[in-house]
Amino acid sequence: LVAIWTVITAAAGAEVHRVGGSTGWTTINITADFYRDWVASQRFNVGDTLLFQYNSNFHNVVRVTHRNYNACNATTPYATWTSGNDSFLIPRPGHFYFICGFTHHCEAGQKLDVRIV
Ligand SMILES: *[C@@H]1O[C@H](CO)[C@@H](O)[C@H](O)[C@H]1NC(C)=O
Ligand SMILES: *[C@@H]1O[C@H](CO)[C@@H](O)[C@H](O)[C@H]1NC(C)=O
Ligand SMILES: *[C@@H]1O[C@H](CO)[C@@H](O)[C@H](O)[C@H]1NC(C)=O
Ligand SMILES: [Cu+2]
Repeated sequence: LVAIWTVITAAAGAEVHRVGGSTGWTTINITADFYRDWVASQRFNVGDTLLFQYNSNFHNVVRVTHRNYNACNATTPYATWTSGNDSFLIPRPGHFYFICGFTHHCEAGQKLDVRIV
């Protein structure tokens, strides 16, 4: 079964998930649950890419710990991206947490919790 699954996964290829779909990575027109609902609509695998597309004048992407995700605290990140077209390759199973580091954006719902089983 594992061998078959490996073949199927390889055949399907790695996917690129544009974070937020057509809405992208933003605070405009989102509810507090917007990114949680978007995550629930996706099927993530190791090797897939999260593609954050946004206006870099108003947003960034900050990968943080679970604790700092909950606290919307961007002061001690694992990594920060600022180009407006940023890719994160999912390296392994687990939880990956991202927030926007601009003031009050995370609190407004611009935060992403991706879990890969
Ligand atoms: C936000 O939503 C409103 C109502 O659906 C829509 O008219 C407006 O174009 C949206 N704004 C953006 C930037 O998507
Ligand atoms: C943010 O996290 C850092 C490191 O964990 C901590 O030192 C700091 O006090 C936190 N800031 C707030 C406002 O909680
Ligand atoms: C954004 O990044 C993706 C993935 O690297 C790339 O395919 C795409 O061409 C880039 N788009 C722009 C506008 O730079
Ligand atoms: Cu933002």
